Amino acid sequence: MVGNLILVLGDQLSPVLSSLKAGDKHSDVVLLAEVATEASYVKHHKKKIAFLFSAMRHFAEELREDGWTVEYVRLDDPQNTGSLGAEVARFSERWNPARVIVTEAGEWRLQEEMRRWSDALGRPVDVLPDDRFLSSREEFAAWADGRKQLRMEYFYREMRRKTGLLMEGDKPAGGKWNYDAENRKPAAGDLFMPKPFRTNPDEITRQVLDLVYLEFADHFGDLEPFWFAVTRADADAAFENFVAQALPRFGDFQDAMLTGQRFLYHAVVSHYLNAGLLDPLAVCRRVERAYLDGDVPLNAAEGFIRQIIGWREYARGIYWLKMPDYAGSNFFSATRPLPDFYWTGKTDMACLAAAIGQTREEAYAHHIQRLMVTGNFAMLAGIDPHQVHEWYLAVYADAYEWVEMPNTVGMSQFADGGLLGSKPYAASGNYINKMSDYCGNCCFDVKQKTGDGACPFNSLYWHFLDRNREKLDGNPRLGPVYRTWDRMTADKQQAYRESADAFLDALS
Ligand code: FAD
Ligand code: DLZ
Ligand code: SF4
Repeated sequence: MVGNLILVLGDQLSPVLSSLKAGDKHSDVVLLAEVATEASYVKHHKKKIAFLFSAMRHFAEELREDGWTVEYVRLDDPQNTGSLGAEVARFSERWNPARVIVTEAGEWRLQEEMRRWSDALGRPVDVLPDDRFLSSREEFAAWADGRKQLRMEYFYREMRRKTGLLMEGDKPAGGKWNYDAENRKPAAGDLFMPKPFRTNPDEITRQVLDLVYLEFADHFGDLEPFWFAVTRADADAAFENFVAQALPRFGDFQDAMLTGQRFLYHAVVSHYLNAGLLDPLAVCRRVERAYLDGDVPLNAAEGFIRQIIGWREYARGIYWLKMPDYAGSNFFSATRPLPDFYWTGKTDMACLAAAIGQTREEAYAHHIQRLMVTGNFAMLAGIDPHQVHEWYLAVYADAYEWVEMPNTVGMSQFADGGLLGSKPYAASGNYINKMSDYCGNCCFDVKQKTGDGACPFNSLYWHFLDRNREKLDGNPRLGPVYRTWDRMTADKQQAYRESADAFLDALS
């Protein structure tokens, strides 16, 4: 008999994890398990599975070196039962622990499952809060309580005060809380382009790549080249590389998109943060230091810190506040199936081909590609938001429901009817043309509004607003847009309707 059995999940690879802090390395046993249920509840991108399995194996080594007894179950272990619950039961039999300890899961479905483990095992299961987040679920619920609107901006200010990040006494550094208005410059191809830090696969990663190649051949995405960091040390190096090379211009070009430039000035660290290889508060403190040392401008530092202590925490808060109903949100009653080209990348629309193509190759696209290209198209075309959600959950290396679902269902599809955003992120081809160079390489003409050869986003945009008018008319931020529509001649309106209908018919 040992003290306790501590289950560490694949996205809990942090030495400061609450379950490890509650344990004792001299008497407890840690369990990590690669299991079929977690690897295929959606068909995760091959790179996402390889990243997590390799990072899990490296973390198990790190724990052993630190003196822990670790049980590690590989996916192809003949004894592997294929699910976390059954693996916990198997190792409970083997070690007969007094209790099972686990840090709460990031997804509702697994958290619910864990609630049943204690009865099934006949021993106590302690599910501890995940204190790697700045705001606990209870704190977020208390902040949300009684508010009519849950605006990220106000929550973010609370987090700035709580952490003291970029604060001068009780005032925000530079006098403003938010410098987003300065962060909307389009980029040009001749700018210096930083590259994310890349690692070469070591022996452990090589073995994982062979396994994923064999076991997950039917999953989306390219497995190689595989260059993600899989250890804390390399994730730190990746972050330092970002701070030195990309952070100074992160703010300016945050919304830009360029053909062939997949990463621009983005950090490419969300998969490290979400798996526990990087600590969110530590990266924010590092960015604050770069600003205080004069190495990066305030709009860059504030923009980055806002994404982490603002959006990231806020998304998680919304998820736990609203689950499980949130998953079924469908404000526009959209039912069209997800087009096949989301999986193949085969479409004549250059913006979508670029975003989906790089998603297939890298398991990465940056925020504006996710929001204003693939997300915007899905909403304008009336795709079922649940199918859109499942796509995002599968294809990105950083995707877990707690962060993916509010971003997809709420921010990008407006399927929650405006809980998260004050208006739908709907845009015509004009926005994509302004923020990218995609349109120059496209078969469609972004300046042409209707008819053969016109950019499909142009007619879909008005079709979306027109067909959902009853639901959106009361939105004050859309008043000017509807006035523009109303000023159009009936013929012009009809031309938009017919163009969009023809496109959507062909899509079906
Ligand atoms: P950067 O642009 O360099 O930003 C720095 C960090 O800020 C990110 O690493 C991330 O941790 C955080 N961040 C930035 N924006 C957001 C946001 N909106 N919500 C939460 N954190 C944010 N992010 C995920 O981590 N997982 C997801 O599954 C996910 N799904 C998304 C789905 C949709 C439809 C949209 C519109 C956004 C989604 N995001 C998701 C948010 C964002 O797109 C990614 O965090 C970002 O692209 C990751 O790349 P990066 O590390 O280069 O980020
Ligand atoms: C995403 C994922 C995958 C692909 N595989 C595993 C696994 O084999 N074992 C494991 O413990 N966790 C895995 N994960 C992460 C879990 O799905 C994640 O912990 C839950 O979705 C909760 O966020
Ligand atoms: Fe995308 Fe339209 Fe531009 Fe083509 S013309 S790249 S479809 S926005």
